[in-house]
Amino acid sequence: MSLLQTWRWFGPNDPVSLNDIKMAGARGIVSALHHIPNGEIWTVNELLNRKNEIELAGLTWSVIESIPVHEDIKLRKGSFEKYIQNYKTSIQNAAKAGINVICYNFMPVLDWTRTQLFYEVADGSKALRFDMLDYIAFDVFVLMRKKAASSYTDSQLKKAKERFSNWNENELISITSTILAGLPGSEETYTLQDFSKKLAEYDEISESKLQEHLLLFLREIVPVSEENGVYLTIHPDDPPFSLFGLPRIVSHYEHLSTLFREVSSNHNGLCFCTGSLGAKKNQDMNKILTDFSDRVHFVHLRNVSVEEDGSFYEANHLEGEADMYEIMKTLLKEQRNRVKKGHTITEIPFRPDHGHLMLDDLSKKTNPGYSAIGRLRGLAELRGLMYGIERNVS
Ligand code: DNO
Repeated sequence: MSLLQTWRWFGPNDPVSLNDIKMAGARGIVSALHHIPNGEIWTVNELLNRKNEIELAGLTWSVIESIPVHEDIKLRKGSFEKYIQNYKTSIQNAAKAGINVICYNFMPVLDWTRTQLFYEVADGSKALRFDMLDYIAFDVFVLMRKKAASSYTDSQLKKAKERFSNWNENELISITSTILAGLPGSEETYTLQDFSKKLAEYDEISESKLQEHLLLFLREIVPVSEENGVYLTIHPDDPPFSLFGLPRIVSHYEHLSTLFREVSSNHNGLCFCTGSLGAKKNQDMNKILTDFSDRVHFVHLRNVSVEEDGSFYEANHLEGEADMYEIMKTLLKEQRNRVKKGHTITEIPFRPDHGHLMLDDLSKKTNPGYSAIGRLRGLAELRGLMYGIERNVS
């Protein structure tokens, strides 16, 4: 049996319609109620409205991505107790609405981050890119973060200075807004000033402190998920290393291993994202998948090409750091095991994550990374790979 082919839909304002998604061959929808402010309860009514809209188009709402975690919970200050309570209620409500997989992340301040939205790759299509020197130049010379200079080597600083002095006005504006405006799905946008203030709130929060906050949060919400038959899936940090001095705690094997050891229920699960994990050079993704396979209840499949200095761009789905063949094989094996064991999730949902801007989409208004044709290409390639392997895996 194949994995479940899904597609992220940002709701009624998404330029890609539910009918387009059907034609791309997906059956399941990944969606979120982006209009509900962070921290507020997702009511059954709101959930059912979205669900009905999806079902009217002949599709199913398979995964919630994401219910955002309020910053107060990450910092354990302010109204964090109320927000945890609200989160529990939202989980219960998701179950009442019949949705049993929830994705979330625990990245402080910023969700996924890139510096360039229209990086031209060899075939002329446009990809998202994280350029290390642009990022450092922004941190040191635009944001002027206090401890920035001590975060980098002399040679990085020298090159970043040169990069900064070569930017024209448009480049400066574009890099700044690409970092601060947030990408699709991130629920926060900042001005330079707000951003500095937000970063300062984490001055006293070390990696281990943030990890402790995550574990305390999980110890509260995982039992609720278990009672309600909901699987939580944490999304890895994207990129999987510290940005702007912020702690990152879901970046590699050891982080995940701690997380799963400390909260042992498999309702404490993982959104296995090959693009995020793959942006760390030499990360053994197939080992992560094999060792934690029973935690994987949702999958993002995409690829990145990582350069010597840590920069990366989003490559075609079957090219780049992730060995998609091995990964797909491992996923199909896990799925077979689940069917044998009678697991509730017998079709693990995956979505083609991001895609290049290409063909007609080049002249349309699209959500960065989430244009229709690039993802359609990705899904088609992944589907072909999956069907091919399925015929051989016994
Ligand atoms: C980017 C996405 C992220 C991710 C959230 C999960 O394309 O993978 O927006 O959905 O970080 O909470």
